[in-house]
Amino acid sequence: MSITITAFERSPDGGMGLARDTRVRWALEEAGLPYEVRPVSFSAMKEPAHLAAHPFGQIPTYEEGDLVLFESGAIIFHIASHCAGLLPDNPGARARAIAWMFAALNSVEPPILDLSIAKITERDYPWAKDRLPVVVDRVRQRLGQLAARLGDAEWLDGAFSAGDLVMVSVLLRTKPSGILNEFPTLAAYVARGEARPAYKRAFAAQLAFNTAKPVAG
Ligand code: GTB
Repeated sequence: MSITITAFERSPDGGMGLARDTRVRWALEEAGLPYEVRPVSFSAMKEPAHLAAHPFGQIPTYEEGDLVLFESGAIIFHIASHCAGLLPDNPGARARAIAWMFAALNSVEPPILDLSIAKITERDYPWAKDRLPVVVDRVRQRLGQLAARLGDAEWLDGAFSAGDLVMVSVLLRTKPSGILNEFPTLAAYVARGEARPAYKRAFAAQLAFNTAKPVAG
């Protein structure tokens, strides 16, 4: 059955791969599943047609026959459920890989997102400068805890899994700020994720998509 995902018509990051379609592309590449990408403009995201697929008017969405999904974590979980290379068959290892997906989305991504909000959305408020160091500290604290758990291991729990795919995707957002490099083992972990052929294909595809010349007319 053919798969279609949605992505920004033009990502505001200009192809840095930080929008959440990249992690879905990566999962599809790891699973070896071909897919189409439908671009959605900021205005179209808030139109009824897209809201029927995504209640919050965002990307990415995922279509596979009658199945329509939103939320990158749920989409990756769905893809990974049918791919032994992303979720192990052993019940314990599988449960732990899923726990790492949740940890990435619920415990690591929120402070990282808060940092983006503090730096961009809130920057003109009079209190923004006082709040920023507090937010940065929360990111540092969480990355420190994660680095302590990872230690010198290659991946979070044995072989590479969807837990690593989501965690690396989340951590990539801290790279431009320089915070990731304060944690060399985490930076190396992210680099291992970026070195995977499936990630490289996903990154190249989103870059081409976001830098393609607009179609005339
Ligand atoms: N929890 C949802 C998920 O994981 O799928 C969050 C989805 C989400 O935040 N989507 C964003 C979106 O559609 C794009 S990824 N925003 C438009 C809107 O809300 O109107 C977030 C994002 C946007 C831009 C950059 N960037 O430019 O660097 C990075 C990440």
